[in-house]
Amino acid sequence: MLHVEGEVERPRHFTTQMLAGLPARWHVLEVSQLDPRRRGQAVWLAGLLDTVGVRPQANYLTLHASRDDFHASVPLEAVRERALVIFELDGQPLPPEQGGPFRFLVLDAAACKTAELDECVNVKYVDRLELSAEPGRDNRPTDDRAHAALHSQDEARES
Ligand SMILES: Nc1nc2c(c(=O)[nH]1)N[C@H]1C(S)=C(S)[C@@H](COP(=O)(O)O)O[C@H]1N2
Ligand SMILES: [Mo]
Repeated sequence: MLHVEGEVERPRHFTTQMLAGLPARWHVLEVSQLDPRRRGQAVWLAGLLDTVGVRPQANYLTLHASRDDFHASVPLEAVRERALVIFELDGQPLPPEQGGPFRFLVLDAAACKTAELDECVNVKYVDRLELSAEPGRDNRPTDDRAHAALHSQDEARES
C-alpha cells in the first residue's frame, strides 16, 4: 500500500490496482523511454498529488520506506514535475528486486552525494509519501563510507 498524507486536503492510500486505474494521462506505460536504466509502468507524482490536493504550505516531500527504514526528504518543487512512482512490470506488481511494490524515481537525478537531489532519493519499497512545511526525516548516507556500506547491503539483499 502506498500512503499519501501530511499537508494534503484528502489523504489516501493506493494499491497497485488503484494506481493502474488512475487516468491514462498520468501514466507512463514504459518508464525505460524516460530513463533507460529503469523498467515498468509508472504514474507521475503530479498525478498522485492531484488526487489528494496539495496544501499551499507543503514545501517538502518525504519518501518513507518502512521495509528497510530508509527515508529521504526533498523540496517539493524540485521533484513535482519530474518524478514518478513505478508500480508494475510485465503486468505484475513491481517485484522487490526492482524496489517494488512501489519505487520512486526522479528523472535526471544527480549522481549520489553530488546534490540534494541525487539518485539516493530514488527510494525503493516506498510506502508513504508525506508532505510537510518543514523538511522531514532523511537518513540518506552523508559520507562515502556510509554510502558504500548502504550499497553493499543492497547488493547482499539483491543477490
Ligand atoms: N528503500 C531504499 N531505497 C533506496 C536505497 C536504500 O538503501 N533503501 N538506496 C538508495 C541509493 S543510495 C541509491 S544510489 C539508489 C540505487 O538504486 P539502484 O540500485 O536501483 O540503482 O537507491 C536508493 N533507494
Ligand atoms: Mo546512492
